[in-house]
Amino acid sequence: MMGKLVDSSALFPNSRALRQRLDDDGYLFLRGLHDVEAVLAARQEVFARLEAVGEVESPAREGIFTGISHRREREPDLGAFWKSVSEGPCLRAVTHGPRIREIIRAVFGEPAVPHDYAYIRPAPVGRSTGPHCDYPFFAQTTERVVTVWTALGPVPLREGPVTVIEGSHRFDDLADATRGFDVASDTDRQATRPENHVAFARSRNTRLLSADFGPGDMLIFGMFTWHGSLDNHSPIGRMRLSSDIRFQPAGEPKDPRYFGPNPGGTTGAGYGELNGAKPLTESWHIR
Ligand SMILES: O=C(O)CCC(=O)C(=O)O
Repeated sequence: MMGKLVDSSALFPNSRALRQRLDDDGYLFLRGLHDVEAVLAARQEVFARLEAVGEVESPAREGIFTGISHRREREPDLGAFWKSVSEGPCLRAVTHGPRIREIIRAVFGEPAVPHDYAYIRPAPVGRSTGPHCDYPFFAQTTERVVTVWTALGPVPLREGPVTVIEGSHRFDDLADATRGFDVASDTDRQATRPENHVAFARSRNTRLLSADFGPGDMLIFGMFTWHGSLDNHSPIGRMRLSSDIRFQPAGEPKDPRYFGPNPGGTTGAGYGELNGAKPLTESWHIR
């Protein structure tokens, strides 16, 4: 049921070709476009913060989970802690810096801006994200939004990278059911989400696409592409570290939940609502 993501890196910076591929496949898999040293500096910055709360072994850059956490005692304001991790300068240089803006400008064929609100995901063994599309979270002011998922270090297949349901950007029945749906105000509709990737792909007679991601490799996809992540089965207890950030053309109306110095996020609770804000010993909620 697994297939390989098609590598579109050679199309960069041809805007027309990138847009066509995104439209055809529902995603762009771009490798080797980031400065690897910058990505590894971001990884070190995030994991050093988790080492300071007892969650990551030394040396932090390896990202080995200790299995314990002192986050609640040492950082009682979990949301403020996670905001400061998510706004680290080395991290932001990768997720919001000139290089990624140049790449996404090519994808849209016009200048684009990132959401200030950032999703950073350290995922220990056993974690995954179930299938969903991003429309209900990020498309309320414009549908012209893409998600940029970036591996902040090596994320081989067995360590739980992002996965796409092949052809799902053309599941028109699901797109029709999704339009106008905002996850914050329409909680009933969440129940319609498929339970797991395999059952979902089987029911649609399709496959899961993923790849061995290297540091800085990216998957870019639109709001109707169904995706999630594979389980992390690292045999050495290594966490998967990734970011997912939304970009939209600079002229499109902005959803105030995701922009500004103190973005409220989907529910208004700020960074405290994110899985990343929880001590790693505690399980993830649905998003
Ligand atoms: O990385 C993950 O676990 C999920 C990523 C995701 O859902 C997204 O990028 O929208």
